[in-house]
Amino acid sequence: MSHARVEAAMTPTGRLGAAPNIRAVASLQTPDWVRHPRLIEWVGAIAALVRPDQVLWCDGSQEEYDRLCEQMVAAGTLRRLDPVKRPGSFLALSDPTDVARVEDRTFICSEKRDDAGPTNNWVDPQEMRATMQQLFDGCMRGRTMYVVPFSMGPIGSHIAHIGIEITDSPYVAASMRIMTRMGRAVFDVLGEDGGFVPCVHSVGKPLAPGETDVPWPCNPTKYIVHYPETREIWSFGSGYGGNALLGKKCFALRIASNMGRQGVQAGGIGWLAEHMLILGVTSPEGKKYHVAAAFPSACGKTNFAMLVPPKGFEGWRVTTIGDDIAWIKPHSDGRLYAINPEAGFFGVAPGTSEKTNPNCLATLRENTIFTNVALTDDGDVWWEGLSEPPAHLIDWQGRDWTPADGKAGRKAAHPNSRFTVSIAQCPSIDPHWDSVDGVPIDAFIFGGRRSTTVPLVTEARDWVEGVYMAATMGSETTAAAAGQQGVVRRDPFAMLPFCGYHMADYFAHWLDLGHRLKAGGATLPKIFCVNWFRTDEQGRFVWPGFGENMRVLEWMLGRIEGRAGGIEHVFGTSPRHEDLNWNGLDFGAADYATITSIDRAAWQKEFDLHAELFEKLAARLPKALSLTKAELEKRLAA
Ligand code: TSX
Ligand code: MN
Repeated sequence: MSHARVEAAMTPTGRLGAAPNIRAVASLQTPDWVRHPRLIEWVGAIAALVRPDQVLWCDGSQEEYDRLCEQMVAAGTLRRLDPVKRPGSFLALSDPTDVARVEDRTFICSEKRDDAGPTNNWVDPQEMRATMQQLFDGCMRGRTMYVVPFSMGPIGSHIAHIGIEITDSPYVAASMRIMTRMGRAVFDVLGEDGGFVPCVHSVGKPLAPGETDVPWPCNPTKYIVHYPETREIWSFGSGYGGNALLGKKCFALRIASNMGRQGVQAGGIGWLAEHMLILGVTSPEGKKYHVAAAFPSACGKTNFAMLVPPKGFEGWRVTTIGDDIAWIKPHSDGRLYAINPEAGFFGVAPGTSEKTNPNCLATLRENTIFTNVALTDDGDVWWEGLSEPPAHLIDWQGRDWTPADGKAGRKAAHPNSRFTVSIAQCPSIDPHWDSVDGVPIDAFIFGGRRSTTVPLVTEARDWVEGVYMAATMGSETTAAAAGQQGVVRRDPFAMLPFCGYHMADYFAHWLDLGHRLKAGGATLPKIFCVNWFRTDEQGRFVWPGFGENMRVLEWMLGRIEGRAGGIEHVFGTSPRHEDLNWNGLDFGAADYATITSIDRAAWQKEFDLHAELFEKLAARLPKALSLTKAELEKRLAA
């Protein structure tokens, strides 16, 4: 471990953003296990710009992690939880203004505005580089600069990619060790000249000499910046989640979606970086399938990834490969193979309980960093939906809280409070979750939260209609969101905030990939669209959801094997009541009709909403999608 003092300045050059007065780095002691001149030069250049007190090259060891946590406990950033109730676990309470991703401060700075598309914020890269130079100038004064090497995907996998995150947040360095494969092994893969995605992060709060730090430093000015052509990430001002753990949304989705498509431009077939969980399903006969599923937020993605088969499905097993992101590559056998680029869960705590997700709760038993949940009097954590509220808590803002406060509408845990935990602790972990080859995908599932209109499950007739379903998927904002109940927000492929280029080009990439695979003689994965959230006239959920979704999964597998029945309608094929396995559940045909009926008038309105999205993307929208829309509307009218 080296604590090198950075004494002189060298401003970044070339792809790091040209600046005139270049001076030399006097000394930047690097550990002997870092043998990559270009990387060392880059770290020196960043250090010269941000001027930290110290540079720490992270090796990813347990000792290093423990030391970081101890330091954060001393600084008040972390509180150690009860060592018996929650061994090896900590609670962080963030600044109340730094609690979520900042989409309006997130930028895709491609050379051309049109390449970012109408759904992303864009600023000219030259202009943004100038802004970043100013913001980062001296921004780590008084702090330690951590150099965090990480692999997104199993180390050494041909689907994996490497990033180096420079950060002044020990919380980020520690979280990255949980969320990615982080440490010395990454430098071994990089060797002397391996490629990596440079990620620069600062909480944006330099300390004057003698100034005491706050528990959660951040800056009201925030920027989450991506340069897709040069594959760089710069993040300023926030220490929270996807703003700061740059391997996740910034790299594994926004930059990686560009990489997957640039693979096509480079003459290859390309690949997919998707906002999808990956799970395995094994039948009692031992047959195993893999599905990847995309849902917008608040649809229970993590719950689905860790599904426990219900009564009546003895012998079935669902195994977890990932809960948030999938990197999917075509293989020479014509199939698509998926890896989870992450190594941990950064999940929403509220709503997680023994009933909704026992596997997740078991995962959180130890070695977990909780952020913005409530603290119990006996040194454990609590959040809304976990259990009956205890008589007294410290809420996520450090204030006293009693159930009376809860009744008055004050939440003990922030609605976006999180757990950060290693995927290896999950009881439903798939034995192949860390396989360098990934797992072959048999089906894609797209879902949304819709109280009306969208039936429980539909199989698309073909790849193009499946892409249409995914492109037009939407989700209703939950009641919690500012009186907006019932408003449908389009969230194509659940990728709206995460696609690093023009959304219409992204649709085209999916269509092209399907075409190419099919032309090569491959059987494409089936595409399904699901909705667990239809309600009755009283607004009550009709479908029991959770483990009972296994019934829908089994039907999908039956369709893949060509044995399950169904009825074709306007949008594809759905199971009739008799096509689902009702073992162990009393769910009658009348209730079933409530969640599968197709209301022509509602669908006509639905198509008008699809049109709104398509108009926004019109300049580059693939013709196949507008044609599909016309065909579906014709079927509806017939
Ligand atoms: O995660 C959910 N899933 C997928 C699980 C594999 N949730 C939680 C969504 C918020 C994150 C669901 N909520 C699901 C679901 O399938 N379905 C519902 C709606 C629902 C809520 C409660 C009940 C039934 C359905 N029943 C009782 O509360 C008793
Ligand atoms: Mn997500």
